[in-house]
Amino acid sequence: MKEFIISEAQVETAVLVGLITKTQDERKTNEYLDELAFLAETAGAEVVKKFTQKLDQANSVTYVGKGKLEEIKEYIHNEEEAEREVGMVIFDDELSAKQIRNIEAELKIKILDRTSLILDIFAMRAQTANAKTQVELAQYKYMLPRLQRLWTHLERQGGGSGAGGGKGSVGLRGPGETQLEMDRRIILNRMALLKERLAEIDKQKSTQRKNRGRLIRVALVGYTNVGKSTLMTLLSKSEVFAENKLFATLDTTVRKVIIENLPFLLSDTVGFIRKLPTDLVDSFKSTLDEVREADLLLHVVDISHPDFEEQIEVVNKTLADIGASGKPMVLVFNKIDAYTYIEKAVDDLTPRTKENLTLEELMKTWMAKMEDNCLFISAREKINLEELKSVVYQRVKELHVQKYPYNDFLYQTYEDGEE
Ligand SMILES: Nc1nc2c(ncn2[C@@H]2O[C@H](COP(=O)(O)OP(=O)(O)OP(=O)(O)O)[C@@H](O)[C@H]2O)c(=O)[nH]1
Ligand SMILES: [Mg+2]
Repeated sequence: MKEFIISEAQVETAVLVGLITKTQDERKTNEYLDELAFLAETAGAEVVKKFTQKLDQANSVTYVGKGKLEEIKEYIHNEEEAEREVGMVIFDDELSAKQIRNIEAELKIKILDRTSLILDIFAMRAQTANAKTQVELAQYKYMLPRLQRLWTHLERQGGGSGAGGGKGSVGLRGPGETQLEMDRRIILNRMALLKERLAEIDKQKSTQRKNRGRLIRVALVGYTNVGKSTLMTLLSKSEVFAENKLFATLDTTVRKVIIENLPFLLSDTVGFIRKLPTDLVDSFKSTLDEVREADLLLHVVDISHPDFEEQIEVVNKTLADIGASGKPMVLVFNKIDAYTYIEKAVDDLTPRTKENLTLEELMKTWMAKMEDNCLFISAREKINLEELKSVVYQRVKELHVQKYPYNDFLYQTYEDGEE
């Protein structure tokens, strides 16, 4: 009964699937899949193959078309070609209950989508009670509609394992209706409890924030893995966990930072990503309150990433979604040490794209666009940090004078600064 033995390799090997559509060209799709591979690695899986298909839009029944699904099936069950057993197939978009059900029945393997993969990583990374509660709630929100549908389907098939006991497949022996109802109720109760707990945490946090006194609040925001925590460590001179993995930071850390004589609060927050599940954003309300209530945002960008411009847009859109747009913001382009300039034969008719712009040209373009509200640094190589500090100092000072016109912070904090 080989099917029931789940080997190490099976658990850790993944195949990725993405679509090339009218709104997402091939280059884009490949970038998305690279990112999905990075997510998979972060979760501990190794990607052995990527499949793409050109479709007008996702197939509502099986996401990809029938032929492509057949091709994927052949690949994962042909061990010689795959070289090792494949443990799961990960789809780049959020799948509906119906799609998961049908794909699983066909491929007989564990199916994940971008959302469930992100949720997995979040669950793995959550350290504090707050983060754990937030992630658990988001997981239930994701699970609930899908469990329900899956079970309904299995009941129709007589409650048996319609999908045939495939490798690593989940939830094959669906419980009967009573069990389903019971479990649904348990989950709903649990969700209610988690929500209550979060409301309690929210209250505590908001009191904490009120008690912080009259200090300007600055938040580091940005795409995941751009260097926010590295920068936080540098500015606050205290260790903040940084790692070359996605979502290294889940909880907000707040530190009091003093530049010259000027104290302010600096917070490091969870990174954003494309297609971040809305439920997850909602669940992370108390973490994101820090961003919502900030006076100034330092939007950190990884300029060495080929897709940094889209990442900026994703971050701006997410900020708008959580009600934090329109705040004073400085764009901090990080990792200039790692920026690569690919020289191409350029004639006058070739449009200049970011691949053939030198760092200097890129800097000029952005400075013109941002009216100097941008900086170019390397947190790792400590390049231009003095400039960053001086810009932050200026901005915080302006904001302080605006917000607390009668607060003689300079005198108050002189001793702080002198220590
Ligand atoms: N080359 C280069 N790498 C950097 C620089 N700054 C940070 N890194 C690296 O980028 C990776 C991510 O850094 P973090 O500080 O964890 O990034 P983050 O934005 O906090 O990431 P999340 O918390 O996962 O959202 C780490 O491996 C850092 O060492 C830089 O200026 N240049
Ligand atoms: Mg971080």
